[in-house]
Amino acid sequence: MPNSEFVKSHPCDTIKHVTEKGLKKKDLIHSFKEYYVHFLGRDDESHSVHYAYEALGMTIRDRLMERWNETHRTYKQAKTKRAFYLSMEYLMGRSLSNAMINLGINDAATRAMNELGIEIEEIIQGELDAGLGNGGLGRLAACFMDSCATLQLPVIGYGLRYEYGMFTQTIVNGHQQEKPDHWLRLRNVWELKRLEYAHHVKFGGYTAVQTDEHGEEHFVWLDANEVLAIPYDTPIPGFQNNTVNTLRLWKSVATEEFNLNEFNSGDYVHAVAKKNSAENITMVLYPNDSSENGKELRLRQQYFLVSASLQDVISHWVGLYGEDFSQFADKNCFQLNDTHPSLAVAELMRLLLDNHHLSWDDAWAITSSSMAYTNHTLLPEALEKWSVTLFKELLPRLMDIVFEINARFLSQVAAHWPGDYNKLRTMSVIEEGEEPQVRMAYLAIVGSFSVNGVAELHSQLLQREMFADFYAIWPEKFNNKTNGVTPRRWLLGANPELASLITETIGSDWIHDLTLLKSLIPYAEDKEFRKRWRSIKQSAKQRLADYKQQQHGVTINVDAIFDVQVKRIHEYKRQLLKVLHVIHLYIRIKAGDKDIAPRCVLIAGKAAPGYQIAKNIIKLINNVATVINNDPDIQGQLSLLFLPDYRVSAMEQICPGADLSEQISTAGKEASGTGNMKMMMNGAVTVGTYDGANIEILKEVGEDNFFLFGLTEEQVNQTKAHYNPVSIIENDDDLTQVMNLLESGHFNQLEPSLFDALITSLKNSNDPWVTIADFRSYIDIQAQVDIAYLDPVRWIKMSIMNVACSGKFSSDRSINQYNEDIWQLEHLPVLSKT
Ligand code: 26W
Repeated sequence: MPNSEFVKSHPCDTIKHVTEKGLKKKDLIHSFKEYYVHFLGRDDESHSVHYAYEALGMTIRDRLMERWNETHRTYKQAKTKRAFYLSMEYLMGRSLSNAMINLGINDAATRAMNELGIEIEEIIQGELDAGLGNGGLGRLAACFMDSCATLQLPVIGYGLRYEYGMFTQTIVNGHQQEKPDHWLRLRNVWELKRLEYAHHVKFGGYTAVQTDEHGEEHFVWLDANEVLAIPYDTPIPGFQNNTVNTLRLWKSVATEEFNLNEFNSGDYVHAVAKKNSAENITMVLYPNDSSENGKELRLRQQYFLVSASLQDVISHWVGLYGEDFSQFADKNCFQLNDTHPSLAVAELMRLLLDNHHLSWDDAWAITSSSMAYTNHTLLPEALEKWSVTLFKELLPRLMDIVFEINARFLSQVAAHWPGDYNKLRTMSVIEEGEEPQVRMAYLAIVGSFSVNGVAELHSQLLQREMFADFYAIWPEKFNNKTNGVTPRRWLLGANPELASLITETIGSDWIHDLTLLKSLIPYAEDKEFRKRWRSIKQSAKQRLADYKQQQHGVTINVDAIFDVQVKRIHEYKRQLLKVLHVIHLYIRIKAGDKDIAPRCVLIAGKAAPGYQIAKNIIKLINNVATVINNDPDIQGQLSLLFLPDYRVSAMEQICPGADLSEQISTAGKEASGTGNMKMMMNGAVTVGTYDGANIEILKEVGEDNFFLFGLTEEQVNQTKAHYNPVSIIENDDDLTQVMNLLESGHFNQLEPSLFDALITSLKNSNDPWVTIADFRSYIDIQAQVDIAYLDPVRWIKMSIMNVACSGKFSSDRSINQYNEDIWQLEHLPVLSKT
């Protein structure tokens, strides 16, 4: 229930009639000065960019406020269906520039700052990233929020307000070092604390049956520890359309009751420690993006998100409809971003059964027709499981509910496959064994009406392999929703020069409808247009080079191919294959080969702190870089750079300057990829395997404009049966030379055997990523890349074609498909008051 202190009647009717804040230069200057002088207490003497950022941030935020309230009002009045995106991660990056673009006041703000003698770009670059996510899944959630607001859909994002986001990465002597990212140390001008919508979340205790005054029995959850969930709302502006949606992030705080009881019991120290443990829940984002380690705190985080969010939705419901839940599933839909929030299935059941006294069948009908689950990975080690013991101890009532859901589900399985006891075992939500486990993906599938993968191939593999038995029972649940990225941030915002050329050529409607980029195709044949395109690409490369020069003191040849691989460091993404290629080029250049196009290879990405192999890959990249970059024979022809601390704002700098986008995962392992889409949208050509969304990129852009190589998913599986990397190495001279150089210790002269484990893994016949198997075709396709690049007319045509064919990869298309097939929400325009 809403906090009673805050639900008094409206204090003053005139509040409804405040005047709107103007969007003109003079209005912005006025507000800026007010904040700078009266609120922040600074004057001409203060030259801190940071305070200018805060003043401009608050100025812009004020402009979002009325639109935000108007959006709330519009949704409330329409009593329309809403969707809720439940995600443990949101990689929002920076907000200021995006808010200005979406409000349509970029020019006015730039001129306003100019008049005050302030360089707006400096302010923009001073904003810290909100890095509340690991990688693809978190950034996808952020792009989806942007598209929902732009498409005027009533969607609320729910997540956690981590005090510390994704760690900051530094490189010390080539090794990754992690530093805590205390992104909230400065004022977060974008969030609004909403104490009136706080909720209590329970942990521990036990369940019992109690009889109410009508003689009816209900389950109750007793003797639990309660934690308070306080929401912080962030505005999500749509693109120039008055809609401002909400991202609601929960912070955990010890409850007052908790304090009183515990403190009064005399055990002060214990009480303080417990208070801490309550407040720890939202302290830090787990930095793992693939392997789950079953930590209790992570389970607490998941339940905290799910319980607070569902209570929030239900109290809103009860406010509108009382205890009548008959329409609930028609008016609410929950999209589960991977299995991380899949406790929602059990928690919605608990709330409906225990708090609102629905029957099991009614509660189940509602739950299983309002949940939808998105899977983001095929790696078995990323499938979440929780020990039944831990689950029971932390969430006793939910455990009972999961057992009951499973029992009813297994009777369906038995009916479908009579007598097949093995099916009961393999499909059970509870995995039997010495330490029984709850399989969260199975809970999510059983409890949802929709299950989707994030690219065509990935969705097919889910149906054919990972969830084949579930597909057999419920084929109608399964569907595909290929990922997308927002063109506002990734083209208009990141690459304003290219965006202007496009707008000048085909008009500005592409910003809403990215498929319109198709009309750029004929311009690939226009010499004048190509010249402008090339000069924009060159200046983006120059900017990137300057930035690297300034940050890392390295000089880059801007005529070289900017060859970019940026993503989390993981064996399946095969940064190692990239390194083998670089070593191969190094050998050839040393041997005097002159046919090689100059290249600058840029690699960036974070390794999970506990993932030793990935950390070792970073060290290898840095060691190889040191050797190559300091070799006078190589100068200008080849360089290798590892860019530390890859994050959203870094990608905004990188993708406009990319020529070649490396998407070289082992086929069948990358669910989709989204960096591939961002680079394509900025005119990079992809070198990629037949994997994830690469397949769809290839289909859109055509074989002539894509460098395809490597085994297909089927071939990978066939290869594994008789994989012999050692013999492949022996039979390939180039590969032999590369491996010999690597094994000779050339890149670790003072650090003997440092890379032994990596080398062994490459030569292991059980290498799941079959890196060596793809070496030859990778080297050969890269030679084709060189030929294409050395023909500038051909390369620029390819670049133009990639942008022209990137329309499918707008997250607006993804969201429209989620909406049409799953959510079925009305588009609700928010009318301007003026
Ligand atoms: C259990 C810990 C954990 C945390 C995060 C496991 C798995 C994850 C994510 C599923 C990892 C992730 O970000 N997956 C990526 O999702 C993107 C968006 O759909 C896809 O484009 C990427 O291919 C996929 O790797």
